[in-house]
Amino acid sequence: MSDTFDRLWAGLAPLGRDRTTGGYRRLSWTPVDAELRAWFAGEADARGMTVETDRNGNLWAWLGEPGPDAVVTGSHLDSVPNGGGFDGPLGVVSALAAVDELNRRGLRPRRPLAIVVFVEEEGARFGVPRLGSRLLTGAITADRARGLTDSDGVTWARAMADAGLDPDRMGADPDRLSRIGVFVELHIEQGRSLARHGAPVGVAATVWPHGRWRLDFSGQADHAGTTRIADRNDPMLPFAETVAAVRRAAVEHDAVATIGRVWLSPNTSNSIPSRVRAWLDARAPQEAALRAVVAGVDTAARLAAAQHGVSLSNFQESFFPRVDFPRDLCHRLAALVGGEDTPAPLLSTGAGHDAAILASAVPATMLFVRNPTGISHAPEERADPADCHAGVTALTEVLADLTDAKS
Ligand code: HGY
Ligand code: MN
Ligand code: MN
Repeated sequence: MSDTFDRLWAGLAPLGRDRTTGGYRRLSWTPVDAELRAWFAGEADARGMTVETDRNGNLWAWLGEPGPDAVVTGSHLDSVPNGGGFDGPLGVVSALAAVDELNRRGLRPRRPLAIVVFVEEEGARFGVPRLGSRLLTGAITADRARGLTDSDGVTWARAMADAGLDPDRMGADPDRLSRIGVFVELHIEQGRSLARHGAPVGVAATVWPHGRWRLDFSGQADHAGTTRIADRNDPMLPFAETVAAVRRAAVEHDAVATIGRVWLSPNTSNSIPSRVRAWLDARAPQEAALRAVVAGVDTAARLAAAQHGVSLSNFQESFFPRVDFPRDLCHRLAALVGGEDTPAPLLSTGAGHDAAILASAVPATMLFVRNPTGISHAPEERADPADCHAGVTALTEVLADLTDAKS
């Protein structure tokens, strides 16, 4: 099995990789995305799987009829800019390798089996994460998705149409959802819990509530060299005070909160900016703490904006409630992966995943593969080959059990 995984991994690795940084730029509806889709379709087709693209742009590969009660696995292939190579792709490659392993063991699934590749999981180009899975479940409207724009003002609808799909067909897909009996996503752990446990594979029990908020600070552009300090309405000042407030609020509420993306205009060294736009990413184990962080940041930002004669708007771009995956499913997988007497660890995570979106409609959970450094969304993200192979073995056991595969 390891040679299959390694060959698949080697075939995917060069796609979208920046030779300078070693990071990945795999954004939806770009030429790299087209290469990734072609790669997946080719590998699935080589395994006798029927490949289709659904109305929202998600890719599906079916082993057997796309009938009811299917066991579905998979993940995503898009990345954050300069992201790691494992976040998403590890789940897709492991799924293909697990299909091979079932074959090698002579095990034939007795339920339909599918691999799905969800589009725009990161929200890195169009700003709203888990877009493909949320369109599928109806958690976001097609109208809202069609109008999303990238930093060049290209809409999702335009980009999707340029890739050959009809954006007018987008929307919830209850018929497709009704065919799914269970969904299991394998993913690199974005953290170090498994490293601390000393276990190569774990099972996800909980995804924290989390969200994204867009803060717009609007002041008055002016000359950097001739405008007296007393006469300035500089949006950079309340922005800077807000960044410090974000860290204070996270520490105060035992949460995590980040401003990792900023845009400003006119963005030139000899002008006081007119506008600063910043995105807040906030997450916490419980929703009350998350809401407290966001409220604290909003209060601090409004106070600082008023002090500097700057206006502020705060828009919630996305919000994901806490998801506890079904206990019985989690324990069943933990025993399959680790053994009845030494079940695999059950983990919670602050990272968002398509499995957590699917969980609103079907039984779903995740397998996590150990990440020795815990680093993710960065070129240094990695998992050891032995742990990747352990992930494939674990996924194979899970798929064999869930599909009631027999020799
Ligand atoms: O941002 C996240 O939580 C995920 O890695 N997309
Ligand atoms: Mn990610
Ligand atoms: Mn991911």
